Amino acid sequence: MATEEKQENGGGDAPAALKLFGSWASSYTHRVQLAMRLKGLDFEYVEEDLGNKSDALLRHNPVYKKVPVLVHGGRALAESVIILQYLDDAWPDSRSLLPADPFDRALARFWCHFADDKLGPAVGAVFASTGEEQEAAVRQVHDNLALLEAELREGVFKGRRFFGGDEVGLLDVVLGCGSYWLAVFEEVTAVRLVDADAFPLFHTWLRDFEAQEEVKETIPSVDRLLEYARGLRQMLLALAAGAGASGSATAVDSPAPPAATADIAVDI
Ligand SMILES: N[C@@H](CCC(=O)N[C@@H](CS)C(=O)NCC(=O)O)C(=O)O
Repeated sequence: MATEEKQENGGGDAPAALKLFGSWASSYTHRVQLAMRLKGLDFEYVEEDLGNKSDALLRHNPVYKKVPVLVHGGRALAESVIILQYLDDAWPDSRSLLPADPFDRALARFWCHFADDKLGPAVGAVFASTGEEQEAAVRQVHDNLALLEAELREGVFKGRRFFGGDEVGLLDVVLGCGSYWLAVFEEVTAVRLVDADAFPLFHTWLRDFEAQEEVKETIPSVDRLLEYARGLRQMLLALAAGAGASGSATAVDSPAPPAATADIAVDI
């Protein structure tokens, strides 16, 4: 990945600046913003228009062409979970996101992979579908939440307030920044995803996570997310029905469709 122009790093001997390229509704961007807040790191934020990506973003992330991208000391890093781990490595004296124990560190990474590999795509599929396809996706979300609930009840996370222990850690940031979308999706699709009776420990964890000051500072207002999600779902369903070319799907105030439309639902 390209290195930043010297002047973008403050120039000369100025301390290395942190610059984050992100998108306001992107949960992956929120992960990095939240982590930097938890660590007390100052950063410059650059909002990207994902329908018209900047040259700087494409230069910094030529592989995936996605946000978030963190530029530190003129060098760019992509992929949110990799960025979070880098922040821990590069600022060892700040609040740690990963636990100290090697096995616990590996477990946190494993469940982060689960969040991005299984839970996130299932939630995205609920959002982008209807009928039987949606019912199957809802079952997958519930199966995945049941796995987390079991780990909280009697497994590796038993007795913990947060997945990271007494404080929000890597897995809390990763799971939490996607989980506030569950309520937004429930409202937009009228499908119940997190039933407090079925997943009481996960439900309590999510409320606790959302109540953290740094989280409240990071997550956009529900009204704004709802408006965005309604437009996005309408566009996705229209595209799925083959009506995308008519332009009717973008009649509402929906976001500009990114290049990879099929990825939209899971790319929130
Ligand atoms: N695995 C990536 C996912 C990042 C991602 O999907 N970003 C979305 C926004 S939430 C994006 O930039 N989409 C633009 C595109 O796909 O063209 C990460 O963890 O950072």
